[in-house]
Amino acid sequence: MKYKARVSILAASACTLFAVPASAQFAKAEDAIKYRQSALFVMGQHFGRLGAMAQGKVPFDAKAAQENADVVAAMAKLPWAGFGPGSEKGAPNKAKEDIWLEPEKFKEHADKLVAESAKLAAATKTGTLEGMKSAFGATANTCKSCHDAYRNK
Ligand code: ASC
Repeated sequence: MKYKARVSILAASACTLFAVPASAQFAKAEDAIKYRQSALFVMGQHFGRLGAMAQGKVPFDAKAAQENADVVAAMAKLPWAGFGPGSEKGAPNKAKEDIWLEPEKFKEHADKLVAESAKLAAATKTGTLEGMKSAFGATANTCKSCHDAYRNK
């Protein structure tokens, strides 16, 4: 297949992420749920390591900060495919129904996290704690606002 055709197929499938049933990408709803939870869990682990540095609980380590922020930025792109139609139920989860009732708004939160975590990864390249801190705070705020809106207690 020609490169251009492949690119347009890729672009088309990226655009339908929120339109295809979970079963189109995952064998079953349970897999979609596990997938998104796993991506969010791995992201949380690495984000927590950055948080410990940002809060002065562990000494700032520029190299570790970069590595953790790169993982966060990569993982930030993944969970959303696991929230497709039909993945509301199938395994224990805390996702609120609103995710499927207002998918455009949910996507805005997802996009915000992708953007902020990319800025955080860029900020860690400055090699200073100060450089990382404000980007860390902005990213943490995007985690929190999405959890407040779309995650059950
Ligand atoms: C984390 C984590 C979250 C966010 C959130 C930020 O480290 O696991 O869910 O930060 O608490 O407010």
